Amino acid sequence: MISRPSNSGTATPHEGFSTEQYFETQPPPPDLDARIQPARDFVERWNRVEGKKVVVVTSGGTTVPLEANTVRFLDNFSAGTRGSTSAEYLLSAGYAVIFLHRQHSLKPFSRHYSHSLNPFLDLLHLPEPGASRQDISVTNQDANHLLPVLKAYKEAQTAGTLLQMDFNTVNDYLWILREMARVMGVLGRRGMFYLAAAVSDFFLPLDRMAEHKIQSVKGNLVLEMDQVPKVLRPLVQEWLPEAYIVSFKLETEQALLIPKAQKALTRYGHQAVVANDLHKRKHEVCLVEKTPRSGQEADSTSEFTETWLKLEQLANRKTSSGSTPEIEELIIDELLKRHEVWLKG
Ligand code: PAZ
Repeated sequence: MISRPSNSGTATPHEGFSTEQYFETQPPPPDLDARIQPARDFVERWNRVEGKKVVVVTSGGTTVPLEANTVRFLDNFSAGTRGSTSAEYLLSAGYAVIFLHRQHSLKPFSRHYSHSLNPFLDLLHLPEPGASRQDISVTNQDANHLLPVLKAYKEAQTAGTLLQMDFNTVNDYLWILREMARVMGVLGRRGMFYLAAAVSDFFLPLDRMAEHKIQSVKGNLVLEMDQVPKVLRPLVQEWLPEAYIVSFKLETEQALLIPKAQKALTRYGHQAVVANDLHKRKHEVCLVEKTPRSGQEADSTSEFTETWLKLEQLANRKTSSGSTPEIEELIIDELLKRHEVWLKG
């Protein structure tokens, strides 16, 4: 029986669910174990390769169902661009990548040919009428763009360095994330979490969710949602204390961006926050970290360092795909250096 946490526990419903209460009361996705098994095999395989770094990239938005037999749900804007693009740069930097993404959001490599922006079928040309061979062709210009993408995709496939897993609801996401922390533990400092997914802050607990489609005859719909527990805290402090953990902070008010990123670092004690403004996120972000004192790792008393990364810094650099510059190249470049230092720590 699923029930709300009682007021007698460490948190009242208005204070929200603690992480423990959440996992005690909200059921796991039915096929959780089967969904995690490929990740166990993947990590076990790459853990045997000396020095191989493995990263979990989370990407896309999470849904919040309003009905158990879900017809309606809340969603957010994230298309999965940040996560899918970053995954490609991480692969080219030699990481084995577990790409944990919202179902049907953008994926590494295929993102270049998303059906809405650049439909793949539009690149292909039919054989000439009456031609003896039925070869499909692409123009030279399209081939120039396609070739590096295709090469990188085939390389990842052949080497087995990319594992893709999906989630849909915020509940799926939380359960899978906790399992992934367990799986990644064996890697110690070689593991990285790159948490770019836009995870809902609110959810509807199962015991208050309508079982069937909510009927409009009952008048207005009033929703009271609970806060999703901040799993970054146990992720950093209990589940994976050795991994290099990067979270993202999205704001729409510039003035809140850096203070909130700093607050997250102070609260959770992880290694870096990538702070981004909704409207500027594709051309500038700020990497916020605690500043280590000489010869020591950063701690709760350390000052903060802010490193602004701007797309214009790529103007004179040849991009690895030979195409449009992407800010994720800068983000990953910076994080690679920091993960190396973390590894030696
Ligand atoms: O998926 P996308 O590229 O459209 O957006 C990326 C993003 C803004 C969701 C990501 O950079 C981010 O900030 N994620 C964390 C959001 C949050 O504060 O929960």
